[in-house]
Amino acid sequence: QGRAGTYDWTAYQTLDDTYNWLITLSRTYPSVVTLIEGGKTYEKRSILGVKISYNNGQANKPGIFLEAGIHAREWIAPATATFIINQLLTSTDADVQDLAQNYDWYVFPHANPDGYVYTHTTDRMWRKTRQPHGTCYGADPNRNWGFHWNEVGASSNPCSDTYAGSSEFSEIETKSLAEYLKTLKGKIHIYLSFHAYSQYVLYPYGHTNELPENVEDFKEVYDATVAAFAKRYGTKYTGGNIYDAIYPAAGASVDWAYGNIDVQMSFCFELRPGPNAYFTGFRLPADKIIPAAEETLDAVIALVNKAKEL
Ligand code: ING
Ligand code: ZN
Repeated sequence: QGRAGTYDWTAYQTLDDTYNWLITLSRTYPSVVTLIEGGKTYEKRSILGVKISYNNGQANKPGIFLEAGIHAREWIAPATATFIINQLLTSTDADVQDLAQNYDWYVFPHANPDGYVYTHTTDRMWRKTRQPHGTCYGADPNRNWGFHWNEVGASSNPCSDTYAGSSEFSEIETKSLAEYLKTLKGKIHIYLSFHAYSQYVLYPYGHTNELPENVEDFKEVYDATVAAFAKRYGTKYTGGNIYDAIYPAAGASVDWAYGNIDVQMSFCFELRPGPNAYFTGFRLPADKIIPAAEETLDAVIALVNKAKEL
């Protein structure tokens, strides 16, 4: 890491820098931070995450799972995830401290490490994993989960950016993260997935316009979340159920989590910038990381606290 051992949110970090920082955290806060290997990648990297748990004698707190970076080029997503990790550990704000202490947090900033490295070395606009499929590379890891897999809004062409994969969980990244998530079945109350861009708050389903049975709860939490996104800097989020609010898309992580591990709710955030950024959407300037991440933490606080009331 360039700047004399510092790690901060004024620049986008490399995979190695973030992994080294996570390792450092586990040494700095040994009673709170546990490193987790959520699996391996096709290129044999770790999918490294942290569990943040302030025990206070309370063994089993409700869990919140946060996955970011499943799409390689959406750099603001992992940057925001690490910002949140840091705030959970260091903030003096009472709302953040409550959140840190009352939940077990499982945070994976890089669900697609091979892809992220590739966006640094070779192609800034890479989205998928890096396993070869015939003459093309990668499947879309947000179309590869085993829930209504490849029914709609996904491609069967390995060269497409939304290639669903050769079968459900054909990618070791989604397969192993799902295996890990199954070990947490019943423990995770809220599943969050961070993407970019367009400033959307999204909830299931992606494969159908039918709504989840607790859609009224989703709507209440959605309203609180959108309001919180705007509170600090006036940033406007919209959204709703995936199928209607953006487009049909089957095989996404949030739908799989909602359908398979007994979460109360799952949400996807499409972070900054807003929807009219076709050529620059994945290149949010680094000086916007902190404001984008601050308002996202505001939104997460509101989301979790509203969900708790229901
Ligand atoms: N958008 C998401 C995508 O995977 C999405 C939208 C979210 C689809 C949640 C399904 C479920 O296409 C981006 N920008 O990746
Ligand atoms: Zn994405």
